[in-house]
Amino acid sequence: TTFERTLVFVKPEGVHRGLVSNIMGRWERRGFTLVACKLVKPSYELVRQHYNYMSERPFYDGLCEHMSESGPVLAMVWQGRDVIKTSRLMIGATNPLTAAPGTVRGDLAVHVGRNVVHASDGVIGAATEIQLWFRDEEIAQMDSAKNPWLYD
Ligand code: YYY
Ligand code: MG
Repeated sequence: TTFERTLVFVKPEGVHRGLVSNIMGRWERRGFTLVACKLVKPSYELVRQHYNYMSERPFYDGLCEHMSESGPVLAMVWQGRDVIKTSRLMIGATNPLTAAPGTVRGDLAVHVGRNVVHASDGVIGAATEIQLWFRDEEIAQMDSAKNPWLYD
């Protein structure tokens, strides 16, 4: 296991529904360290780049419009051992109807087009997405003092 960073964001529907603290709190309580966080209205260009791997899919334009026009997104960088894979487990399946209870989507969402949260899905994706959403100086260099109580 290695210390990693991953990008997690609460989508506009999650912000509008008042789910920010519920979602953030899950990562915080689990034992991950918040190293960057901002409420932003992402540009259409940023969102198109972020979801570039989806550009051939029929829902791509609608997804990008929703993400850039519906309101702010809470973008975060979380740090910890295996945080990339663990965050994927914590958000649950892409389609909330098949997401396990206990996951963000399994607890808080019912439709794939409004699945309230994003998390990077691999080491390369995480590095690329963090760079896309945050400038270096927006990311804290933190070695969490609680680590001895989280890891042996
Ligand atoms: O990483 P994750 O968000 O779980 O799913 P992706 O397969 O990367 O899709 C990104 C995003 O696209 C998804 O969160 C909602 C949207 N989407 C959709 O609206 N309809 C689909 N059938 C698949 C994905
Ligand atoms: Mg994805």
